[in-house]
Amino acid sequence: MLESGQIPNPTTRSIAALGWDALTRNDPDLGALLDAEARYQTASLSMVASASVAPPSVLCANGTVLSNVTAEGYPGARYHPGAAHFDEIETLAVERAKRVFGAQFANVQPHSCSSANLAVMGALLPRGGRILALDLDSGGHLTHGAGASVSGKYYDVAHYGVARDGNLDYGTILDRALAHRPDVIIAGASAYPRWLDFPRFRAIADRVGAYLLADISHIAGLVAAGLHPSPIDYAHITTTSTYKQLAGPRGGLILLGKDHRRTAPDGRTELWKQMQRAVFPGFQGTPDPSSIAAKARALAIASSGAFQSTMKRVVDNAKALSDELVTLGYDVLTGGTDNHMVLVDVRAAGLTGIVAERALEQCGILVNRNKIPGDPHPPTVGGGLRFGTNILAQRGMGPFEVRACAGIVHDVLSGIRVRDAGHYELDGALRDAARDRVNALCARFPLRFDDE
Ligand code: DSN
Repeated sequence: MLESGQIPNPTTRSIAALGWDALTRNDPDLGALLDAEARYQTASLSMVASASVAPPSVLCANGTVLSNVTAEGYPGARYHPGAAHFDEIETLAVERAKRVFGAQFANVQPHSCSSANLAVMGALLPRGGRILALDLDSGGHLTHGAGASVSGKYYDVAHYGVARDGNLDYGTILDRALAHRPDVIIAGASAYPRWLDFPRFRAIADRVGAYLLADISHIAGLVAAGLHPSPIDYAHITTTSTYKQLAGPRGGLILLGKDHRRTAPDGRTELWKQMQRAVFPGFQGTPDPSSIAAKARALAIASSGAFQSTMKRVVDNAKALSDELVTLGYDVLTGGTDNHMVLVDVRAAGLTGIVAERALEQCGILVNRNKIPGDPHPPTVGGGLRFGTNILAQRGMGPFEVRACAGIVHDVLSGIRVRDAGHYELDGALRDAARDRVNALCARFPLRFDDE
């Protein structure tokens, strides 16, 4: 006699169905909030550059009985019993990560790219060791030595910035490296619209005897699709998050190319082994088997022709967005883009980033405020907006529709009456008209829930 909730021969499908049934019946408040979020996402025009939409098979793989598996260690060398299936799944994820990025080694356990970066730093740097990385205000990342991050507190950090035109100046980076003599140079950005020249970064790293860490979190999809030069064989170590452009679960990867067998800073161990130890037991305990299964699924999708086509549209759309914003009179940093990102200095339009972000959000357009080089505003205010085209491309929009998006953005930004750096008024009729146009575009291009 089965008790309620018992499933004699459980499958992923039957457990998920039971789960949704139980959630909506026993926790309707939470169920309603989750449904509301799904509707909100399809009715919003998201141009958040660090986001993409995970296909349902990825979401499904991320919510399975694997969450019940506790298994520290790596496939074949666990500290807990019962990990045979998880071993196979983790091995699958590792092999897929290596194939997608042309890597010799992959560690798929980091809970995020932040964790991956900190694990790499822990492995490569002595206490108080020296880092050289892109300044947060110039488009860097918190874990690249920003003062608020442990990477900035525990290491001796020097930063490089961008030139007045917004581009990286490799001569200045070399000068900074010669002056600071870093142990690790980081090539990677959260807000930089141009290609990163990994061979030049490597030449600088070799000149000063530093390791080169490439953090490709924002451009991982373009790298996977061959639309941005790959750092894998130039950087000693490459890290990425799996959700920003790979449309995967929350999580990170560590990848090594031709230097994977090079001796690590301890003088004995090969780099790949040092990375394994750095993640577990160095920085994390138990891995998250569910997110590793979801990474395996996302990496399979990332090697498909459909994913490549989407990434091509991402780049075409970003160029169209940037061209249109320039035509409309906006100050687009570096004058354009090579990737999925468009950075706009909104100060010339009499705005701050926060005011522009909030007014757009009122109309169903999601774009985040960002500091821009030389910005006097704190990060909570920002003088710029960072646009990204990942989700527009995933929805199937092309340059024509993206120009229409730029037009709506322009109409909203032009209608803002600024009261001070953080406050504004937006005419209700203007807001409703913009919202109607957003609704129409979103209805024509709903979020696509297919995956191949
Ligand atoms: N680094 C943040 C961003 O670029 O939006 C998200 O992780």
